[in-house]
Amino acid sequence: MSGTPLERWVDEVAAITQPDRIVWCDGSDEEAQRLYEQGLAEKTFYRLNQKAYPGCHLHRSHPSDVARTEHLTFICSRRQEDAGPTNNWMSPEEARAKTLPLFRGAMRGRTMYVLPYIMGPVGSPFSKVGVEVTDSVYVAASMRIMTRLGKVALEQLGSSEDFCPGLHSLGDLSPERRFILHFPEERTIWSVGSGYGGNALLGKKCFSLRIASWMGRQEGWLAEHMLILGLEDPSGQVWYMAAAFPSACGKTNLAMLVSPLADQGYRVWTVGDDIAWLRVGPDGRLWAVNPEAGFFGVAPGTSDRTNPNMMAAIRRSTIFTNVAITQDGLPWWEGINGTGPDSLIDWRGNRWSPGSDKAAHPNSRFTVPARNCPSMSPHWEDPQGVPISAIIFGGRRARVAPLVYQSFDWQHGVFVGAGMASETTAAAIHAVGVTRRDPMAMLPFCGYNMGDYFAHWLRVGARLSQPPAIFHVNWFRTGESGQFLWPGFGENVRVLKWIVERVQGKGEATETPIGFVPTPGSLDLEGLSLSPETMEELLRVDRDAWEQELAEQKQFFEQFGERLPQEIWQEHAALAARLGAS
Ligand code: SAT
Ligand code: MN
Repeated sequence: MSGTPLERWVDEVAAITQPDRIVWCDGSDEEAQRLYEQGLAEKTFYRLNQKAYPGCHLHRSHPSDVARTEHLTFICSRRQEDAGPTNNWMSPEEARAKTLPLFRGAMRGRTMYVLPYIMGPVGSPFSKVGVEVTDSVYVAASMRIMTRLGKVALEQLGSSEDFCPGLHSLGDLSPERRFILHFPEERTIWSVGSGYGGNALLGKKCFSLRIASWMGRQEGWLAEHMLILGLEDPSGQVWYMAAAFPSACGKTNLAMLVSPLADQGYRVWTVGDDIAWLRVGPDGRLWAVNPEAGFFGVAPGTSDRTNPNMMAAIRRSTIFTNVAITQDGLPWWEGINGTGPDSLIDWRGNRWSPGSDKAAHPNSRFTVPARNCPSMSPHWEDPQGVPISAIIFGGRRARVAPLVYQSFDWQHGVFVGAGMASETTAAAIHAVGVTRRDPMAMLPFCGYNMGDYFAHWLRVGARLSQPPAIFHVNWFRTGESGQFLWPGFGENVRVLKWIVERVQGKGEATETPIGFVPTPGSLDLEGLSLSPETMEELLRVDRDAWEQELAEQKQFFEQFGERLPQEIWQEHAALAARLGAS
């Protein structure tokens, strides 16, 4: 066969899936129009009110296909040990044998879209090319928003074989025949049976986290589930931070925060809301790019109060998935503002009445171009990325973790990240509200053995002459009656301000067994009405809770056996000693 490696691969998958038509997407606006027209005709898309929401569309997924399906997601490395105990593993042979029949003839009567895309800014040394082949017009339209798609990617690729091929088909959407497969040694992704974001937009979690984390380990960089933001201080200097929280824990809101301290000169610039690719720069600092070009944000709870920048961004060229709509064709979800209008159509397309189930699905989403967002940093597409001064880990913990603390050094910080846990949300299909250990918020996204992953973090740290300081935050601590103690949202800038002060060697802190915690007076609380007792509770290090935590961490770490770096055990023992535990 002739042609470029890409053309040969497309021929190969077309021979298997047998589409009626093949469309190579060029990324143009005319093409976007054609995709939406096609989607409208086949009822994949519905037009929203074009006066209020120009260029915006609604998509309703199959009701059983509304979140990531971690139990159907596999790392298909040659050796099971390389996937590690926290990933589902299938041998490459078994994976192919199981799913090839599902792909055979799957696109008969359908169109196959070929989507060449770049993750990372065009021309950046961080950037990587992927090509997704899909029979979903929703995926094609969404990938145009989330990546740099089309001509630019083909130009960057040329006739090289250096791209991540991703084969996607909706199949019959049955969860019994749904598989999300990653072949890290071949840098290949196969996904069948789901049209949902994290399962089907292969540039996102599949490539930019699972495959990229494997590549990063080989090539000496990090692919992380992190937002990137810059905090501008009153002198005009911008301090960049990367923060890892599990899905649906407020990364997007934090990345776009509107600062109540703006009159003092503190404001937040957005670089990314979900994924960071991090490299050691020639200056010994850690540099970050956001590989994505759009946001795939959670709708419920998003409002002018919680995220005004996002509310502005989604007013045009946005795809809404599984939200409700009003009679006037406006998107609606729980928390958008007060109570729902009387006449809503719910996410399934049925008439909704107050008192019945939620009108929008709890994991309903919007897919929006980053350039729409008013808080985008002028540096968000810098080819070299932005220099990171602080790394922030965080989770949703009703108890245990204080509002914020700083690790003693890089190694301790890696232990803090490795020991992370969070109460689960609706972003994946599992019980909601259960505490699960989720190191660096990467549990569902690390494409290799997490024992090796911690070792890789330690190795990267050793190459940094100016490592970022590492912090842990928890916006979700609750009081006796279950109420949140911290106001959250925009007020989180007060914690970011303390973090930047610490980075500069200024902010005051008390040394505790778990790390440095702000002194009562060191957080800027002006204008908030928080009692001293509430602040004390927010910053309290509860020794009993931490001893319990130590025991749970031990159990979690033990499963990695020999692959867990000794440094993690050293830090675990040191924490136990500081807590005075036996
Ligand atoms: O559906 S995604 O995996 O892309 C979003 C998330 O869970 O973070
Ligand atoms: Mn995410």
